[in-house]
Amino acid sequence: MHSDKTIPATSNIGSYEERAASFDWSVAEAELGWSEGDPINIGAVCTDRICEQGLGAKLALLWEDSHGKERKYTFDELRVATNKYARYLQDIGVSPQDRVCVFMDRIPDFYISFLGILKLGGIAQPLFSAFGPESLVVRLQDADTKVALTTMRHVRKLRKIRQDLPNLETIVVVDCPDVSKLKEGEVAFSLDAAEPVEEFEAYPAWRETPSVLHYTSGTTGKPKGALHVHGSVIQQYISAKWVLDLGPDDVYWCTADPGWVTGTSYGIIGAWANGVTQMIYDGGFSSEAWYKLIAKYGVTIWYSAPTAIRLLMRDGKELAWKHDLSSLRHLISVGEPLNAEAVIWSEETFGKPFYDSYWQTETGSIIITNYPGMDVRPGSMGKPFPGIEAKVVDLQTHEPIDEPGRVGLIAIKPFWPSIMRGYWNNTPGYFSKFDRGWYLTGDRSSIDADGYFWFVGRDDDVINTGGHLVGPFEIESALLEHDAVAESAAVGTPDKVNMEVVKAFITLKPGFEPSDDLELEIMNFVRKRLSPLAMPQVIEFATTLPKTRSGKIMRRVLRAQEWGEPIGDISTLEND
Ligand code: 6R9
Repeated sequence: MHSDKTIPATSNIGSYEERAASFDWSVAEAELGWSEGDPINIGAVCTDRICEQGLGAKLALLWEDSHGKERKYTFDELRVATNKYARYLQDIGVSPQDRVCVFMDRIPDFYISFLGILKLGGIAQPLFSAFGPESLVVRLQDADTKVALTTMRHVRKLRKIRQDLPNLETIVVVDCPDVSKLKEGEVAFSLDAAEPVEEFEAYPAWRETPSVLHYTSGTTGKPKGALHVHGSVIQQYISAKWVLDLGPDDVYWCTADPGWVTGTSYGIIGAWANGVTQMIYDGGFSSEAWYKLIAKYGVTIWYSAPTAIRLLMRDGKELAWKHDLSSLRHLISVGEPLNAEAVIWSEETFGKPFYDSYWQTETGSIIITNYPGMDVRPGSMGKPFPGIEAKVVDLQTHEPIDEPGRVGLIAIKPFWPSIMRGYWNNTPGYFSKFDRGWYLTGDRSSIDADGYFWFVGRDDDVINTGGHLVGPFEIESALLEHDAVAESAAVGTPDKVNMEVVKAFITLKPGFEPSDDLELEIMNFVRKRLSPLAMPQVIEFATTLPKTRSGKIMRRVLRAQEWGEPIGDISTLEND
């Protein structure tokens, strides 16, 4: 399917082909006023630098929660507030490179303390507030976390595991109304009550100094802590500018939680390094609430995920059309394959397609993507970011594949500014990601004759039926085209003849009930769209699908159930 849509040439990137041909990272470095050997500190790049550009009075943060409570911060207020955190943490004994975790809801303190930690030279460890004690303890033990920042609502989960964390010196509660409520080793800090800190000299990190530690769930075993560095901002800055197309007048909304890499690389760093006003909503998913926020704040750029887009689709176009969404000018998606159906739906609903962007916690920034100004091929991830050499390589030999359409592993030529510099405490795991001069993503794709990448599936999600490999994405995309289907997950289930066959788990849109007739109808519907091998042999209706906290369908959980195998690490599972 090919759409002829092009976005006006006013986009920041201009012509993708020209940029890609002439780019080197010094272009981005020069824009940031940085050159090799200079110190670089993400906290200062996102606040002090913006104020020095004369943008101190510009709004940095428009914040709202699900009760309608609002806060606004200008860049100058953000600068002073991040200084307050940096100074306070220094006063309580945090030294550069100490790990400080941020464990709270999406309140302003999350975003501000994150940058404050970086200003001080500490390593920020952002965590989902929904984590339970088990998920927390493995991450805090592994990182040897010294200080945890949290709120009254979440402190009890830390208290439960405190005895297992001998190196956790201090828990800072940032909304404590009454210190008598605190236990030993806990202190209260209030951003509003703290004395303004006009000057704080940011730690003179160099580009390789560790900055952020993001845990990503492994397939088996423990979650892995991907360690990033201050120099990552060079890439986060330029990719936010060119892919998200952020500009001076934009109101940008990244719907990702900062416990997920999208919520920090682009929900904090990329946006504020560009001096852009962000809207942040501390509340769960609701189509209606989301549309109201877009209308109220005049959101122009919206960075979201397929899981949310599918829920918007479930609730129908009419709901969207009840709201004034005319401010939206560019929509981007990340986290999972973006089904062609979702791209088409968004064009019909918002008058604009969602542009896909592909990357990983480990890559730190967007790697393969669709750009404003480029023809979008619905269902394709687009092309590598300028400065990134990406290929698909043979599944076994890891040799690059030049043949258009042949499936292999997505591989990226190291090193780019924002690539992780290690897994915390896990050097063998880190080295296992590299082979023959490539970083191996663990995802499968093909590349067409024009250089567009077409995602197939994660390596461990691919179904081997009778020796033929089938990616879940094509099956799920076909299912999603059926009117009754809200979401689906295709996995392999044991089969005597073919080793495994395709089984599809399906959730239904409102107004549809599971039945044998509907199952038959869906089967017939996809039969026309899929090869016989990719055809689901079994359909199971479900009320929900297992997902990570960042909204990714965890097919391996369903697969393990089918095979009666251990489920592996499920610490990021949404409903634990
Ligand atoms: C940013 C982020 C990484 C994994 C990645 C892949 C999947 C992300 C995707 C996509 C298809 C896209 N993924 N974006 N798959 N199309 N546009 O998601 O990081 O949480 O580490 O997940 O997510 O499987 O390897 P992370």
